[in-house]
Amino acid sequence: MSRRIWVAGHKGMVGSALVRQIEKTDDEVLRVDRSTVDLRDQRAVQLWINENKPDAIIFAAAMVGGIYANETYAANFIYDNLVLETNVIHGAHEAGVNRLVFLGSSCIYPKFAPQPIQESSLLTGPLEPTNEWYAIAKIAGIKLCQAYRKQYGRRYISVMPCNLYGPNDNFDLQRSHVLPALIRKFHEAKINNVSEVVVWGTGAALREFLHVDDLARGVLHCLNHYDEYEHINCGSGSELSIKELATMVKSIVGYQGELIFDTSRPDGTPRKLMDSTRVHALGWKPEIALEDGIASTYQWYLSNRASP
Ligand code: GFB
Repeated sequence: MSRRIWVAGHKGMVGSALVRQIEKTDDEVLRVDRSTVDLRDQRAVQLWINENKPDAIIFAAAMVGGIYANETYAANFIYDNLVLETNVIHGAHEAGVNRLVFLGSSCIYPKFAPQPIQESSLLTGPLEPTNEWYAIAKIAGIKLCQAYRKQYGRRYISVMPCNLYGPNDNFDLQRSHVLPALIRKFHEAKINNVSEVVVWGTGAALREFLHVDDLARGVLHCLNHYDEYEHINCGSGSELSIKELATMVKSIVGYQGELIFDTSRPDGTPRKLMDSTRVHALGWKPEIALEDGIASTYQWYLSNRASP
C-alpha cells in the first residue's frame, strides 16, 4: 500500500536525493516550498501537517555548512536547527503522524570518541568546538524523538550520516563542506591557470564520506526496517585524510598545480569514523565508491554551476 511521505527540506542535497529514491517506489512524495510554509513558523507548520496528514515524515531540513560556517554563524546553527526540528517533530505528534525519521550528523559525537564511533558514545565527552552548536541542536533532535517515543509511543527514529557529498551540494567557498569546496577550487584554478590551490588546515584530519544517494537509500531502508529508541549510524565505513582527498579531487578535476596547506585554518575534529555495523546488519550497504562519486559530482557541478 503506497505511503504519503513528506520530505521536509526536499530541495536540499539530502532532501532532493530522498525525493529521487522515493520516486522509484510506489510511495508518494509530499513537499512544500519555503514560500508556502516557513518551517521556522510553528503555527504554519502545524496547519500544513494537519491538512496534509503524511503517513511518514523524513526530516531533512537543516541549516548546514562546513567548518568555517559553523564557527562563524554559531547562533544561527543552534537556533535555526532547534526551531526547525521542534516545529516538525512536535507538529507531527500533534497531527497524529506516527512515523518520522530525524537526520543528524556524525558531529554529535565527542571529539575524542573511541573510533570507529559506536552509537553508545553519544554524550560521553566534550564536543568538537567548531561545530558544537550544530551538534547540540542535532543531539536535541535525537532526544526529542526519544521523548515522543517514550511518552506518546511515537515511532520516531534518528539516523546519523557521516560527511555527505553529491548533486545539489553547496559549492560556496566560505560556507561549504570540504569536498565541494575542493572540486570548485581545483576547477577554477585549472580554467584560470592558477599555479596553486589553498587547502585549509594541516591536511591530516581524517574524514568519512558517503554519497548522498547512498544515504537516501539508507534512510529509506531504516524507515522500512528500523524502529528502535537508539539512533543509528549510517556511514561508508572508510576514511581518508584531507590531504588524500585533495590529491584525489585534484586528479579527477585534472588540475596540475601545487597544494598549499593553510594551517591558520582549523582542522576541526581529528577523526570521526563511525561504526555502521548496526545499519549493515539491517541489510543496507553503500554502493558508490568515493572516486566514482567525486567524478559524477564534478560532472554535475560542471553542468549546474553558475560561473563559467
Ligand atoms: O567539511 P568541513 O568543512 O567540516 O571540513 P567538518 C573538513 C576538513 O576539511 C577540515 C578541511 O579539517 C577542514 O579544515 N578543509 C580543507 C576544508 N580545505 C577546506 C575547504 O576549502 N573548505 C572546507 N569547508 N574545509 C562538518 C560540520 O565538520 O561535518 C558540519 O561542520 C557537519 O556541521 C559535517 O557536521 C558532517 O567535517 O570538519
